[in-house]
This record gives sequence, structure tokens and C-alpha cells, in this order.
Amino acid sequence: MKQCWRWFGPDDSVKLSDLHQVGVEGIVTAIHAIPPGKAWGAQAIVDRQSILSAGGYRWDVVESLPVSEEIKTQTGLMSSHIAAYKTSLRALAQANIETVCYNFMPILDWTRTSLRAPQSHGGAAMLFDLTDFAVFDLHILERRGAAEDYVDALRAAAFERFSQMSGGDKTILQRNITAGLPGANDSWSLADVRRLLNSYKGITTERLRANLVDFLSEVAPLAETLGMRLCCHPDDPPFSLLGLPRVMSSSADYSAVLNAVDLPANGATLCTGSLGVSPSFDGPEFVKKHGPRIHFAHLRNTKRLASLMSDKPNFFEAPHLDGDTDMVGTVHALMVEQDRRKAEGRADWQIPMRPDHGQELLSDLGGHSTPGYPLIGRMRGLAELRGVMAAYRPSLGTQNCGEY
Ligand code: DNO
Repeated sequence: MKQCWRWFGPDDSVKLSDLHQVGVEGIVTAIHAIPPGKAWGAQAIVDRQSILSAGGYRWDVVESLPVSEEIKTQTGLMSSHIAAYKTSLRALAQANIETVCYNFMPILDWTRTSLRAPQSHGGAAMLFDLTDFAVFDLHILERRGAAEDYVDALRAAAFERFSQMSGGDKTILQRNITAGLPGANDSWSLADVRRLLNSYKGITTERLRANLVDFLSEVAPLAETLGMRLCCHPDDPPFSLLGLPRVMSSSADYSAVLNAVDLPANGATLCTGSLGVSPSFDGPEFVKKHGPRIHFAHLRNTKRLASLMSDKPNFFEAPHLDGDTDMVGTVHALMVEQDRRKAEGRADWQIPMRPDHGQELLSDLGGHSTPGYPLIGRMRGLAELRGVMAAYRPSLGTQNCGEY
């Protein structure tokens, strides 16, 4: 697999030139300053490429080309936003960038309640705690109807915790959940969240899935003609929050959407960390089922912890090889899939991967790095994953695959 790294652009505290020491082979980035719904211009893309090439890299994967809320809800300026999306795809193709990651999560991208939970080894990790989330939902956002989404014991625990929180604690919790994380479409105030929640009234899971399929029916045929690959990132976490529908939380969800627009350009981002929070996720099985359509892999691990509702576990971001996901088996399955593609003569046999997130370790500590994206923690993750890749030998055939 191509060992890539997410880089947030010139303001990223990690320097491109340092990444050669980490063993990074390719870059995943986006033009974060352009808001969802607006087209990416050719010049902005070329400017970013020049910065990358000065640092000795090429732009391997776009993450993300964000889908606007209007496209997800099919309201307002949807048509012009779809036109802008197509313009961006054409401009990216013109610049020889072929892989584009996006997600279809309503309102919030990835959601955590703590960005730096202390770990017993001395480092820190991101964490999702359902009781904290309920505190936010019931007592800070005060969402209408929220109480129905939580069992009695959880409501009581949330009330108890809220009564003991200081003003500062509440602000931090609110910021962790709504302030928009790197890679999120935007950062929202409480009023924004309430307004956006309103725009999802009446949007059921079926309706959101239909809206995703409508969007893909517009953009995937174009991507196919341009020789590009779109890859949908799963819901993170893979269960409903704030009463919103979720449509990319399981292997079955991927089957539905990949089959509905059955083109190679309509593909998946396999994020083992997001999908792996669900006890039903089986990484190697996911690869066996969707392998030919996996265009990008986010490799990270999570560890479930008991919450007061079994369908919505608490979890924290574990070291890359240590969580609930069978990482070695999943990487092996991805390597087998690459061999299958090579045998088939596919030009895109090599799957770009990145060590997704990392714990904050050693000099990462102190809160100076982007939450989830510290240098040392991700470097450890990439080193471990590289070891797994290097240990792979094709189970069939005699050739050593050499390139991994
Ligand atoms: C979090 C990321 C997500 C991802 C988007 C893709 O670290 O994996 O923010 O970039 O969901 O659209």
C-alpha cells in the first residue's frame, strides 16, 4: 500500500520536509479554506501541488472534497453546489489527482467528547463517552425530543454529571463536540446546530440514503469518465447522534450504496477506526466483500468500553494494533486485494493508506498538535502498520511481492 500522511496545508505544525524521515510516501490533503458548496479553482489546486512538490511529494488523495448540507438535505442551493462539485472534480482530474474522499454525515463530522483523555502509559487519546454526549445533548444544546433517545439510567447519569460540571467544563465539552475538528466541514455554534437540526426534520434514514444515491448518480458517472475514484468515508461513530440519520455505518450500508450506483468510481474509504466501533464490524470480511471498490484506507483502532446503552458504546482511540479491530488480518486482506488487482492488470492496484489519527505521545503532549493528528503518535502508527505490510507474503503463488 502507498504509505500516505494527512497534511493540513501550509499552517500544519508538521513540516512536509520532515515527513521523509517518517517514511511517508504520499500526501493526503485538501483546500480547507474553500467552504462546502464552492468550486475548487484550478489555480488553488496547482498552488497546493507546487508546495507539495517543493517538499518532495505529490498530492495522492483529496480528503475531503466536502459535500454541503444543502446537497445532503436536497434544499436551498443544492443544484449550484452539485455543479460546483463537478467543477472541482474536473479541475482535480486536470491536475492528475484521481482519488477523492468525502463523507455524507449530517452536520457533524467525527464526534468525540474528549480530545485528550490521559492514558495509563502517560500519553493521551481521543475518547467518546455517551454520558458526556447526553449531557451536551440534553442540558447544553437542550435539543427538543432528546430525552426519548436515552434510557432512564443514562438520563439520570447525565443529569448527575451536568450538575457537577463547572462552567469551564461545559464550555470544553461543547467545544469538543461542536467546534469542528480538522477535516470537519465547518465549525458550528449552538444556534447553528439547532438551525441545521431543523433542516433535517423529516429526513429519515431512507431519505438520506436516497439523497446520497441521487448525489452519486450525478457525480460518479462524471468521475468515471474523468478516470477518478470517489470514496465515501463511514460515519464516525457508526450510530445515530442528535436524532440524526446515519447511512454509512456498516458493510450492509456500503453494499446498498455501492450497488445503487454500480460504477468503479463509486467507491469506499475503509476507515477501520470508524466502522470498528461497531461490534459487528469484521475488517477482513469487509475487504473480501468490497475489495475492488476500496480506493483508500484509514487504518486506526478503537477500543470499546461499556456505556449505559449497548448499541452506543463508549470508546477510545487505541494504539493502531491494539484495539478491537483485527488490524493484522485487515491489512493482510488489503494486500491480498492488491495482488488480485495486479493479476487483473488494474493500473490502480496500489491502495493509498494513511495511519489515521494517533495517540499523543512524548513530545506530542502539551496540546500543541491538531487533535488526533500528532506527529509522534502517527509515526508510531505508521511504523507498526509498515511492519505488518512488510511481513506480508502472498498466500498463493511463489513470488515475493517486493513492492508493498
Ligand atoms: C477524521 C477524518 C474525517 C474524514 C472525513 C472524510 O479524522 O477521518 O474527518 O476526513 O470524514 O470526509
